[in-house]
Amino acid sequence: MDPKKRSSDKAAQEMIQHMADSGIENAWDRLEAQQPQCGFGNLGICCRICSMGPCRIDPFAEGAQLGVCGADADTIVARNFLRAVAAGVSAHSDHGRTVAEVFLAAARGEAKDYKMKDLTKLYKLAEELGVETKDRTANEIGVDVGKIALAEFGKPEGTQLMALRAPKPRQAIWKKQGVTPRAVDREVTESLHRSGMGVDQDYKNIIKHASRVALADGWGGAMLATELQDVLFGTPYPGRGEINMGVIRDDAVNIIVHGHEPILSEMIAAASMDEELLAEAKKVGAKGINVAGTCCTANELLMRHGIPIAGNFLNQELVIATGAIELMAVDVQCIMQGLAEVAKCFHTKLITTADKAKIHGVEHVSMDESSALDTAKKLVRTAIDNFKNRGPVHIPKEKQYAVGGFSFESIKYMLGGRFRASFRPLNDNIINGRIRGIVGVVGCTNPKMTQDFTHTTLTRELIKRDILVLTTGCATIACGKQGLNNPSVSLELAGPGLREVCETVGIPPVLACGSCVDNTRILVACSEIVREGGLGEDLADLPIAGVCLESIHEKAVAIGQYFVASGALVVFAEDILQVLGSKNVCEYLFNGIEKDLGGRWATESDPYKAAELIHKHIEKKRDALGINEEKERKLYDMEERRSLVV
Ligand code: BF8
Ligand code: SF4
Repeated sequence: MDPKKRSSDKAAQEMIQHMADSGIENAWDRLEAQQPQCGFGNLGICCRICSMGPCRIDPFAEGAQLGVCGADADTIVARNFLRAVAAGVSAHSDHGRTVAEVFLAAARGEAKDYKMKDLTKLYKLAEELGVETKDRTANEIGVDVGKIALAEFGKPEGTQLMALRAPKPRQAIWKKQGVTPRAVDREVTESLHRSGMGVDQDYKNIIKHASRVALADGWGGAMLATELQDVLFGTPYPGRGEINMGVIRDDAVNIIVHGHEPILSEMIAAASMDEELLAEAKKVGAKGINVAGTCCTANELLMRHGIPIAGNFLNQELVIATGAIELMAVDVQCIMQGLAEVAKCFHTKLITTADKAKIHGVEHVSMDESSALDTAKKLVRTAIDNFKNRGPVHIPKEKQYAVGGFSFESIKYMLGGRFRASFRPLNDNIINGRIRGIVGVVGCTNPKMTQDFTHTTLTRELIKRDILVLTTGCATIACGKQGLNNPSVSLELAGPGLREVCETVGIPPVLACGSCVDNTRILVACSEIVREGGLGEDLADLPIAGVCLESIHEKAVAIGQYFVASGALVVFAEDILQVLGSKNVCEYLFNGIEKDLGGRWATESDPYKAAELIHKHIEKKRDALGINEEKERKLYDMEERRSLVV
């Protein structure tokens, strides 16, 4: 067990060693205990969707090539892929639906602790959704917006309204390909139906539906989650925060909020500022109440309030092992069951709050939107009461300043200013070549890789090549921990063109754009770039790409597929995508799909090679746009030099 192989984050390395010394298991140890992992599963060629199985295809062509029903490797791999995408979509979109429900309740005055904060965004959204705004109160408008948003998840007919934000040629491609997304629930249900035994058995047709269900997320459920969260909690604008386990305080009551929905974390953040509770904390000998986040809910809090981040996915157990956490409150997604065991070794109270996500043996406090702040206060009080039970602590020192809060609106504002907010300067600088292109470095941290290594290495390699990087999810936190969201660190690492633009505009070369649902901000920004002009007609024309080499969750596959179906190149690590068991599926996902939808997948595990691959792709797109032409230097021979008139 070499902590340096497990993580590239110094604080994590320290805590991994500390856990090993204390005999406490974590995800890396459990991964070791799982070795060797199933090769069939890794290749995507095992099927257990009916009870004539489980069936598996021999990848060496020596054994069975068909399941009992006759399904071949192509069908099985494609079905597994579709199911992964659909599951990822259901996660983001169920999050989106919860936000829509709270939003509607807030507008109706039934969730008194939630108030719409960004009315400018509300009016914009209302206009987009065709809601009358004249002579109406914000709440009246909000009720209509909330009802329309909620209906997007389950409406019986019609297609996703958010998809109308895409450039027209993109919408035409979706229509031609038959992948314009309908209601989210319908696409998810159809995914499960199609991938069941004896239904869709044409791998291309199965993957086509993977595009449709993914688009229902990217241009539907997840996009709505972001939009409504912005109205409810405020659209993020750049602000400073701190990232890594050094944000945990030895002199304060520490509360970690972990999961995804700001519905919970926003309330805990608010409760932690309550005067009465602060006085109670003082009474038990603490110097304050310190709220910090892990995973995507942390990104949401940093983006909007500058609340510190204690770490990303693989940090969750390490954070508890500091012994300094009085309470970890979790909601949904990416919450390891292993937390329960780690928490038992310390005084930490682990509490689940979402009725759809309980952990056996762990205390549950139901978070009801009608009494959200009271529930949050109850949780904070539990933490304060628990302070006295704290034993010895081991808190790593590492933390880094980060600038977060790069929403679509804030990027537009930074680029153009209040009176002429515009993407023009960005387009111009892509056209003149100072910025070569834009890449989203997104997603998770996977114990199969050295934590954070690929995200941070890739980001450094890309900005060095004058490529602007937008980060979301755990990749944002990975970059933040290594100072890459701190302009004074990252500007030094950027290529001269990118650096010049960033210095002029006042943005870092690595823009922290938020959580995983906030990948939709990137879609909106790219659509605006197309609309601004000079860089083609469609998203597929843009010099852009998305990349996640440390993915773990089905959500990441869903995101990847909606970027591909929106016309982007998406790069994942080789053995993570679990499709290599079918040559035909690979050929289609890595090549053929580009003809249909303009985007494609690629696999590469090495961040240096991935940077190279992405750079090449970006230059190819620039060539096709004709924006590389004037830049090409002509090399003259002596004869030609002499003929030059100087
Ligand atoms: O939704 S990046 S490990 S926390 S799945 Fe999970 Fe992946 Fe982190 Fe955020 Ni997204
Ligand atoms: Fe086997 Fe076919 Fe059933 Fe899958 S659907 S488990 S391949 S019989």
